[in-house]
Order: sequence, then C-alpha cells, then structure tokens
Amino acid sequence: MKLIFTFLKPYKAAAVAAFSLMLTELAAELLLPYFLGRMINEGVLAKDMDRISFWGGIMIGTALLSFAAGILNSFYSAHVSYAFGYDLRSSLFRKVQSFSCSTLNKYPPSALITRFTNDIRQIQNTVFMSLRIMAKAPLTVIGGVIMAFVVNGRLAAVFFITVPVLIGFLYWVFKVSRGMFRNMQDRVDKLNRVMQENLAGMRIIKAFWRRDYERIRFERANEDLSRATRTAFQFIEASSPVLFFVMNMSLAAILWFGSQQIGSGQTNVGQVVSVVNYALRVSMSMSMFSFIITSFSRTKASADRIGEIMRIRDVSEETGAADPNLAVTKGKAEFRHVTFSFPDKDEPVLKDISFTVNPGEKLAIIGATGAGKTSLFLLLPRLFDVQSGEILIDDTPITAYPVKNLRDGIGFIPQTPFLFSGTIRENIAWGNTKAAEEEIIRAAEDAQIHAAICNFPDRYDTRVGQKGVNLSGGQKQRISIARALVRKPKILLMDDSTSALDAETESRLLEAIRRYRCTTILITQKISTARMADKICLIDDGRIAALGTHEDLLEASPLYRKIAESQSGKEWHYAR
Ligand code: TTP
Ligand code: MG
Repeated sequence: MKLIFTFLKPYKAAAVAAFSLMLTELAAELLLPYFLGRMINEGVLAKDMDRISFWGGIMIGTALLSFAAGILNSFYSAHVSYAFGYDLRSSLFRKVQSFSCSTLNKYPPSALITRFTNDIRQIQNTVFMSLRIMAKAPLTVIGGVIMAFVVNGRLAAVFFITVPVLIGFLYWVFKVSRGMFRNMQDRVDKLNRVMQENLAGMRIIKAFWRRDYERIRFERANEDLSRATRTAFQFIEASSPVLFFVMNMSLAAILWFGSQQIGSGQTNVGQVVSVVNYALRVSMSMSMFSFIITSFSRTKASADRIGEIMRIRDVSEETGAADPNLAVTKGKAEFRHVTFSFPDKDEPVLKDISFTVNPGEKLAIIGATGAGKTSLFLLLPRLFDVQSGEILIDDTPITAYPVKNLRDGIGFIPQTPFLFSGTIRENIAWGNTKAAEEEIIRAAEDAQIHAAICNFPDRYDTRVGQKGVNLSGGQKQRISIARALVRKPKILLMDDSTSALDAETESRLLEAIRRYRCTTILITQKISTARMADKICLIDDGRIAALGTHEDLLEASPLYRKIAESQSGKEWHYAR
C-alpha cells in the first residue's frame, strides 16, 4: 500500500490543492446550518426582515463558495488520479519486462493483465474519490459533531455515544471485507485465464466440438467470481441498515431532548434546527461509509496484488557483468559440465553437458522428444541460469557479458514461431531495428520466404494477424528465421526451425545460412538435416549420449544407429 502511494509524490502540489479546496467546500457546508439557526432566531422568530436578508445573503455567498470549491476540486482530483494511474501502469510494465523467465513462470499472463487493468483502475478510482468525497465524509462527521457542540453542547452529547460505536463497527467491517475482496480479485484472474485460453484456442475447441465443455469451465469460473462478489457486497450492504438504525435513533434522541429543552426555556428553535441539521449531515456521511469501506478494502486488495509484483527483486538478468563493452565477437560456444533444472522442479533436465562449437561451425543436436534440447537452447542467451557447470562464449563465461551484448550476438529462432501483430516487414525488422530495406529483403531471401512474400497482395506490407493466422506454419517459421538472420548474429540457434520445410527448401536455407559464417546450433529430429552439420550431438534423457560426425556416431552409438535406421533404414545399411 505504502509503496503504491509513493507514486502520488510527483502530484503532491495538485493533491494538496484538491485537498484544500475540499476543506473549503466542507467548511462552507458546515457553516450553513449554523447560519440557518441564526437566521431563524434573529430573523424569522424576531420577525426582522433585515436580519433575514442579511443571513440569507451570507448563506447564498457560502453556498456559491462551496460550489466553486467543489468544481475546482473535481478538476484537480481528476488530474492527480489519472496521472497517478498512468505512472503506475508504466512502472508496472517496466517491472514486468525486467523479470527473468523463472519469475514469469510463476505468474500466468492473465494474472498480470488483471493487475494492469482492473487493479490499477480500482486504485485510481479510490485516489479520485478520496480527494473528491471520501476524505470529506469522516471530516464531515468530525466537523459536524464539533459544530453541533458549539451550537448546543448538551444536545450534541448524544453523538458521544453513537459515533464511537459506529466507528468501531465500521473498522470491523473493513477488516473482514478486505479478505473477501482479495478473494474476489483472484477469481477475476481465473475468469480472465479461462477467457483468454478460450479465445486463443477457438479453433481447436471447435475442431474437438468442446463448446459445452468449455462453457461449463467458463460458467464454473464465472459462478465462483459472482459468489465471491456476492459474499463481499452482501456483507458490506448488511452494514448500512445498522448504520441507519443507530443514526436514526440519535436523531430521535436529539429531537426529544431538544423539545424538552425548548419547553423549559433552556434553548430555542434555531439551535435545535441547527443541531438536527448537523445530525442529518453526519448520518448522511456515515451512510457513505459502507461505500468508502468497500472502496478501501478493494483498493487494499488491489494495491497488495500490485505491490507483490513491484517488490519482486529479480537479479539474475543483470548480475555479474564486469565490463560493459564486452560483446560476442567470434561466436565460439562451449558447455562445461552443465547441469540444469527448471526453478520449480527438482529433477535436472540436463546433466553434465560438455561440448564445444568453434566459430563458424555447425552443430546439430538430435534426440527424442523431451530429451532436453530446447532447455539447452534457453541457457545460451541466459533465459535461465545453470545450477552447476559453466557456459562460455568466446572463452568468457556468459555471466560476464552484459545481458544485452550477449543476446545481441545471438539469433534465436524458437521452436514455436511467434509473430507480432503488424506487417511482415515490421516482424522481420523487429530482429534488428536498424536494418535497411535491402537487409530485410536479403534476410527474407536467405530464409527462403522472399518469393512467398512477393506473392502476397501487399508484399512486405502484408499485415500479420494477431497470431499470424493468415500464414502457414512453414511461412511463420521462415519469417521467424529471417528475423534472426537480419541481426547478423555470431551464433544462430535454430530450434527445429526447418521441421515444416520440404527437403529442397531446407537445403537451400542451410546453404544460405552458411554464407553468414555464424556458428550455428540446430536442433532437429531428422538425420538428413543433422548430416549437413559438422558435428552431431545426440542427447538422451538430458545427457550427451554421443558426439561426433555422422559416420562416428553410426559407428559408436547404437541409439543413433537405431534412429538412423528408423528414418531411412535401407539407405544407411547400404551406405555402410
Ligand atoms: P525440452 O527441453 O523442451 O525437450 P525437447 O526440446 O528435447 O523436446 P521436443 O523435441 O519435444 O521439443 O523439455 C525437457 C524437459 O524440460 C521436459 O520434461 C519439460 C521440461 N521443461 C520445463 O519444465 N519448462 C520449460 O520451459 C521447458 C522448455 C521444458
Ligand atoms: Mg524442444
């Protein structure tokens, strides 16, 4: 909560202005019943027209002042809350961007999106309402009670009993409801997750005819949310009749004591009218308390959820870089006894991996599904850090490089291509924002996608749907290759990136990549692809089972032989 409100600091002046205007408005409002009492006593009861116009004029002036202060206050409150929301959102975005993959693993996108939208909006509204009306309610209660005392202390004594009782009661309501609202926000996360998956997976849902299944899943999340919301609001709502009851009782008590005092000549009608007027204002403000409590409980829950993200100290990305200018120059990659497990798991996915790829060399990694090939790729750009052993690039541990320089030297082609919404040109240039048009086209040609792009109606300006829906799997793969090539990387990592290509296109692609003279590590399932590399590394269950040329491996590794035979049995038999 405290952390979140440090974001208000830059707007202190405007907030103070808003607050002072609110105080002006409040003071004017609190003076009105007092003036009314005076007008009744000195004007109406004394039948003095001059006094009536005098107090009437003062009342009109005061009302206008309160009106003007109110309008200006809205203006400042809106300014503060929107600027605050903007800053908070930007800062949260930067924070989330700085997270390492292991931290991001813990928060599903839906939970983060809810924080960006729902939670921030909630806090923003509360900031606005606090400056506008929320802080006014408790001050009206205090000011009203004080003014009532000034007018007639004995009548106002009734407040001494009711106000503390109500404050105690409201505090209890606030504490209980906070947990309920946190629960509610978590359900919003869950509903968003189901929604998101449902929209993203629309095709497969239709293809499997799982509409009903998904509807039930959605309804369950929806019901959970509405149950949590209902519980919270019912609880809050139940508190307002209690408030009204206590306040009405105190009004009745004031009127009863008041009439007795008038009877015995201790007070006059004007004073009773003033105190009753104050009591009405106090009870009106009290009735706003259930709304205020709702807002504050919800805001507390939302602020905690955002604070939880803001407080994460994620150091792994930026540690260790001694020399800020250290960059990848040659592209030699070396693994030394690397053992790695994902942060949330105990069992290592890679065990004692050692190999070296010299600059410009091509290494193929082959192995069964789930063997740990993709995991191995994630380690080179330091998307995850190893538990033991060491990875070196150009004979320097990768932890010694500034992360940006390290990643600048690497062209990473993920197993599942991901395209951003925008044009094809934008998607390729995303790899290197400084690339000139010829370089973009060159990369596309080398990725064997230029011809296909030229056949699109808008060529390089063709828009890619939010997830590249209007492209085939192989086209997406090749755009994602072009995006890596346009970086002119020293080390190219291709994770099964030619799986959707026919043999001829694939060999043209690998030929083109040769011209980049970069170190290439490619994961593949196909022996025919692996053979084109200088060396092949066979991974089996997280360990290196064999390392060498195709011929070496056929000789030495029964597992490799088995894979080779299963893929093109006869050919290898005859070849040997
Ligand atoms: P991968 O490294 O993804 O296996 P792979 O790339 O060899 O398999 P495929 O040919 O199918 O692409 O996974 C190895 C193990 O690590 C597997 O048990 C899943 C686990 N894993 C995670 O827990 N988190 C991750 O982010 C990844 C990539 C894998
Ligand atoms: Mg993989």
